[in-house]
Amino acid sequence: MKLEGVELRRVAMPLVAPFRSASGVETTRDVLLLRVVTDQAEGWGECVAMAGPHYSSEYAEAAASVVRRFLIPAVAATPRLDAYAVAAALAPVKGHRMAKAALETAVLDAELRAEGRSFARELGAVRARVPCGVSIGILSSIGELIDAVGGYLDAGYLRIKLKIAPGWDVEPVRAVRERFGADVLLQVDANAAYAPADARQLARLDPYDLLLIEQPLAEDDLLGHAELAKRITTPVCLDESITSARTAATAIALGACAVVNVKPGRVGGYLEARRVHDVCAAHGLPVWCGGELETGLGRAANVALAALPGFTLPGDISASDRYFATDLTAPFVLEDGHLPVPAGPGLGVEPLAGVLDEVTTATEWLPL
Ligand code: OSB
Ligand code: MG
Repeated sequence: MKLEGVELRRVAMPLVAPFRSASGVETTRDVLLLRVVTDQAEGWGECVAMAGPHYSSEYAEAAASVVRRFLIPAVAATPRLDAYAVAAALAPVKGHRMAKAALETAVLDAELRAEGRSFARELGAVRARVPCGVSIGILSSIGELIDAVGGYLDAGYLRIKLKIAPGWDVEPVRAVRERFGADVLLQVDANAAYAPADARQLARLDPYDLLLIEQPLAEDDLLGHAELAKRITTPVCLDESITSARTAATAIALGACAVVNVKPGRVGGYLEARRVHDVCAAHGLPVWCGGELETGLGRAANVALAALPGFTLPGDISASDRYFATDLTAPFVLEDGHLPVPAGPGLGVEPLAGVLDEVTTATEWLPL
């Protein structure tokens, strides 16, 4: 495949409601999209970096900069480009996994579209639809939270995740359990907001039979998570800490997690995400597909990944209308608590030209 150029496109997508977590509040998704043009087909990659460096060190503007200055020149210099050559070409650049993931995804999309094969087929999907969970941000009152959870359960979501932080943890969990009962699949996500000294407070979640607690401690505190796991009964799941298949293997060996949230952007792309899945499967750990408020483009690839055999827990994969009044692609619509895995070539979805134009804030064409 020969790369002819890359378009960097920034879009601003208003969220249907502000999304607050321990790592900040998002009101608009300020997304970097990459469109690669090759001699055979075009491909799209959505960069999951947020507007600010609060969930991770990456942010959209920095991702655009590193793509422009370092990543595109590196892939441009690669003979016989295909998606599997991208990570090797980008290895001299440290970090910037979300930016790298976006570029690799766009190249993979182009390649698969040219070959008429889907992401699902390429990654090894074994399901035609995936079960959906929903991630609920920190709200201003328990009443508001109960209304939100009730609405999502009525819509058919199969699992509820509550964002927690010191001051908003045991009370919301207890309220949701009391109102909706023991059968609701319920989990929490702390986005690294706690310290090892908070173990006793986190143990107060033990009675509520949570599926897991996601990333209670700092990103680099694997030993802390291993110690915490001995002091609470809720299974520990890692998100921010897992940056590669290697860190997954290390975390598992240390006993730092019993479950892994797999996010392709965080680990540098879908090919590495599959390796994380494989490592976890080999150790008998369940995984689930995380999300970062993706548009339909990123969602399409996440749904394909979530259809792999080791993804045995519902993911943070929600319908388009949970995030946006109007999605960039034809909307993903919940059917019986599930989303269908796209089967068309590549991502299997296209940006809707009218919508794309409307939300675009900047474009830049980099010819090669
Ligand atoms: O920590 O899982 C997270 C969104 C943005 C960044 C980090 C996280 C999240 C979510 C929402 O929890 C998941 C989604 O529905 O896309
Ligand atoms: Mg998380």
